[in-house]
Amino acid sequence: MSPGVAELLLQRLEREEPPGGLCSLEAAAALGLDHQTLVGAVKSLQALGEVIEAEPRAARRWELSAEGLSVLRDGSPEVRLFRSLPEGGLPQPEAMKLPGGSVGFNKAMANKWVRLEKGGPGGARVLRAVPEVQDTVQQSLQRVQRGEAEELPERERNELKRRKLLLEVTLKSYWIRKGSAFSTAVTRAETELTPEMIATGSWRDLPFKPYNFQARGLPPHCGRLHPLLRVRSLLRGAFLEMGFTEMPTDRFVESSFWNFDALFQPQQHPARDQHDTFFLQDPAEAPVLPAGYTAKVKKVHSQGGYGSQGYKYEWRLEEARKNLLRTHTTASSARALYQLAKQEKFSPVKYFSIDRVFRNESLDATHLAEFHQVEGVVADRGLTLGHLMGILRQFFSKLGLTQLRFKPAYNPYTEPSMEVFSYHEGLKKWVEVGNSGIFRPELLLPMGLPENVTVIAWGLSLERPTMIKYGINNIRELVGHRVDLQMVYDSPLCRLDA
Ligand code: FB9
Repeated sequence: MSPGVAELLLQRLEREEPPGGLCSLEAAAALGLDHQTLVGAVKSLQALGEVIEAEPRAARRWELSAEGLSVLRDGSPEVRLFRSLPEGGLPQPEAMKLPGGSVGFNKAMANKWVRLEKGGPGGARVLRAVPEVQDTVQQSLQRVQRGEAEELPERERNELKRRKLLLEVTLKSYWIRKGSAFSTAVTRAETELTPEMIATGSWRDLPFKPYNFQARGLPPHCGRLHPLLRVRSLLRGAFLEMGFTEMPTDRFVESSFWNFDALFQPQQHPARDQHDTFFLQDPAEAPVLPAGYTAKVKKVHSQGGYGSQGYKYEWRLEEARKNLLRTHTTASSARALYQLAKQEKFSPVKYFSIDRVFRNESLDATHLAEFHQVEGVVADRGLTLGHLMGILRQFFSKLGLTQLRFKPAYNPYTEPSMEVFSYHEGLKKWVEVGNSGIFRPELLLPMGLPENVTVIAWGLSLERPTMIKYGINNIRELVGHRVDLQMVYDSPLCRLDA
C-alpha cells in the first residue's frame, strides 16, 4: 500500500531536503498534495509526540482580483476610454458609453487626460487633453503577475488595493523540522480498541493515542430553539417551580369587553382608540357576551357599586362588542378569574401566561407592533401589597434579579399599582423589569368572587429579557423577516440567572 502522507513527509524530512526543515506549502507542492491535506498529516504527527516540530508561519501573498485580471488583459478603464476617444472628442453621454465607461471617464478626468468643453450646441463634449498616456496600472499588475508585488512602491500597491484590483492574502503555513524523537518508522497510534484486539490480546503490544479529555464533542446537527422560545421555556419553568398553572391564551382576537370593560377600563380610555389598538373589520363584533355579568360590568362602569362611584358615563354594549387583537394577556386573566368565580366554592389559585399581544404603537429599535407578555396572577383570601412584593422578589430572583425597587404607578385595572425596577449587574444600571398591582374590586366583585378574595398580578415582556441576555440591541435582529437564522442556530443556551 502506498505510504500515507505522514510517511511521505517523514521521508522528505529524512532526506533533509532542504536542510534545516521545510515549508509546508513547498512540501505540499512537491508532493502534489492539497496544503490542507499536508497540514492534517502534520497535526497527526504532532499528536504522536516529538516526532516533528512544526512552527506556524503566516506569509503574505498578493493576488489579482477578477477585475485585476481583466485590467491585466484589456488595460485600465481610463486608458481604454482615452484611446477610444476620437480626435474631435464626443458629447459626454456618448463618451460615457466608450470602453472603460464612467469609471474610465472619472479616472481620466482625475488624471487630466481628458477635459470637458461646455457651452457647445450639443452640450458638453469630452476631448483629449494630452497626446498620449501610459497604462501604469496595467504595468503594475503585470509586475504583480511576475511575482514582483513586494517590489512595487507601497503607495501603488495601496491604490491597486483601493481599486479592488489587488488582493492581499495571508497564507498560513508551517516550518517543519525533525523532532527530538524523529523517526521515519512511526507507528500510527491506535485510536480504538477493537474486539479482535481484545480476543487476540494484540492490544498489549500496540501504542494507543492518548485520550484527549479536553476534546469538544461534535456539535449535534439538529434544530435550535429561537432565543425567545428558550427564554419562554425558562420563564415557564420559573412559574411551574413556584406552583403556578398556565392559563389558556389561545385567543389573539378578543372582544373589547374582555380586553377592557371586564378590567374596569372605561370606554373613553385613550388606550381603547385606534392609535393604540388594532380593531377588526371582519368579524367586527363579538357574537355573545355573558349577559348577567355584562349587566354588572355596565352598572359598575356607569353607576359604580361595591363602594365605587364608577366612571359616571353611558356605557355602551356596541363598544364592548368590538373585536380587537388583544393588547395584553390580562384579558385571558380576566376570563380565567371569571371561570374561577363561577366555581361553587372558591379555592386559591396561581395562574400564569406567556403569549403574544398586539399594540398599534409607534415602532422603534426596541418596540414592534406585537410582543410577548408574561403575566403572573395569584388569587387568595387576604392578599396584600406585601404578598405581591414578596412573590415579585421570588420570581425575579429566578431571573437573577435580586435587587428590586418598587415605584408607585397607575393601571386602570389595579390599585395600588407598582412599576418594578432592578439593578442589572451586567448593564450597571437600574432597569424597569415589569409592572404589577392588586386587581380592583370593581373588576373582581362583578365577576362574583367573594369579597375577601384579593388578586395580585404582575407583568413583563419576553423580548426585553431576551434582548438583554443575548446582547441584542435592535428587536429586528431578534424577530421578523430580517432575522439571520444563523443567529438562531448559533444562539447559546441561556441561563437567565447567570
Ligand atoms: O419586561 C420588561 N422589562 C424587563 C423584564 C425582564 C428583564 O430581565 C432581565 C434580563 C434579566 C429585563 C427587562 N418591561 C415590561 C419593562 C420595560 O421593558 C418596558 O419598556 C416595556 N414593557 C412592555 C410594555 O410596553 C408596551 C415591558 C412590557 C410590559 C409592561 C407591563 C406589563 C407587561 C409587559 C404588565 C402588566 C400587568 C400589571 C398589573 C397586572 C397585570 C399585568
